[in-house]
Amino acid sequence: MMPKERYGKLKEYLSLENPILTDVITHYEQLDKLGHSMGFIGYDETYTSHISWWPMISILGTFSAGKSTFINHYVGKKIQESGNQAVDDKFTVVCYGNNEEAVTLPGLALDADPRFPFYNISQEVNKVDPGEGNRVNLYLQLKTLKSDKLKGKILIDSPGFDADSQRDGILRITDHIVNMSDLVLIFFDARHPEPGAMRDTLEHLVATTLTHRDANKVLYILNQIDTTAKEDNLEDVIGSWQRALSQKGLISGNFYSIYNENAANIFEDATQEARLKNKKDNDLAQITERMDKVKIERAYRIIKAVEDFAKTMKEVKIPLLQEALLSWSKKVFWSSGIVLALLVSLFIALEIQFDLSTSFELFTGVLGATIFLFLMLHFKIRNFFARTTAKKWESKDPDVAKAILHKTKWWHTILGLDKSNWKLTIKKQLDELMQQSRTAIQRLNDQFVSPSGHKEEA
Ligand SMILES: Nc1nc2c(ncn2[C@@H]2O[C@H](COP(=O)(O)OP(=O)(O)O)[C@@H](O)[C@H]2O)c(=O)[nH]1
Ligand SMILES: [Mg+2]
Repeated sequence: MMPKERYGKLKEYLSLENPILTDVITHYEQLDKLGHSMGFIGYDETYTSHISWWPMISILGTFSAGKSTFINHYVGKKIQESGNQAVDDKFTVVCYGNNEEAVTLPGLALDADPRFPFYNISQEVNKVDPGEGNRVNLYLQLKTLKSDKLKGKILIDSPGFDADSQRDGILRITDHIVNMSDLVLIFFDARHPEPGAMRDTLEHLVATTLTHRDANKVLYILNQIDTTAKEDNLEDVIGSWQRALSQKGLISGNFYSIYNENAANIFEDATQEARLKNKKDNDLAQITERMDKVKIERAYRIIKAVEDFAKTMKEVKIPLLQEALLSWSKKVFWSSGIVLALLVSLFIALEIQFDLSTSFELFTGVLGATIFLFLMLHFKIRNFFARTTAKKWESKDPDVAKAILHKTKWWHTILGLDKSNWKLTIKKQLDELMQQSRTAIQRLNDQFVSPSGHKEEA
């Protein structure tokens, strides 16, 4: 889908939901324009595909912690299989559809649809695990179901990780999911009083989420606390999990304890049951509230992303590109200088040898050929150094590498790059975009928070 078509689709989809977001599409169009002119993204690419336009909640965690059971409960229908064996080893995107019964589509449907957060994920996976991305159907599936709880959001259920499945591909997808999500629920369960067995999974998840700039979107959920009834050791189990998490660096987090009433063991003691149920009801209500509020968080995320993209372009990508272009132009300048010197010497030698200037035609002919040869070699040199410089940058920053190739096309000058003013105008435009994004956030605040009490939350 070309960017233009995509803007239209997004506007149509968002206008029903929140007019402020429709305006934001215009900011994305401006950002794309700058990205295109700098060459950081191709003309058929758009920053709108770098974020998820759906409010997105991901459910990650250890194997058999009760993730699928939780999703079934939230949705109100049995959409996911549950069980103690590995029943599902795929990431499942669950979203609203028109069928009463769940319909399952292959991962390819997600990889190819720009509205979903897994658009082009196969390429991403291929980068870390060559060839693996082509087997995207093994990793991903899409399920649609008619449920009011799913309107305007998507849930992602994930496979239980174990040592075997912890391939780079899975980890890459997990990181991607955490980045794109508005809310991340990390499940582990109270059947294991010692967190030891879950070390690898938790370690990775906590490490991924800790470094995230928006740590508040991550909820840590200790599930199946009904199993602590027997030994009456809820506090001990909670304590040991919290210690395990803090050893991994998590100082304070959103930590909840719940269980699923339908899947729970039968309680032998009524006081125990009342106490655990009370804890669960309280924590579950808070989790559900966050899940229901995700639409609002998504609106902020989409607007904030414009500012982030603009900021990285201004403060990181443009300086890097500038540096790369300068080094390119120096190499081209000196190599072309040497070629020029050689050709001039050759011309003088010919002049001395054959007295070219006696014949006007001969003189201009040889001069023309020499100039032609010089230009040809000059453009070969430009090309050669453009390609080698871009290659050098490819692993560091693919966007900069792309921009190098773009900014070294034949019509771009190699002189005056250090004081050229394209970057001044572009930087000014980026500043304006960041300012617009901040204004949009204020307007969003006005919409949701009303200190005057005139208007309730939309
Ligand atoms: N006792 C108890 N069992 C649960 C609870 N939630 C799920 N289970 C059971 O734990 C097993 C694994 O659940 P599942 O949802 O498939 O876990 P997943 O691998 O994280 O998706 C199933 O047999 C569930 O019935 C709970 O709160 N308490
Ligand atoms: Mg499951």
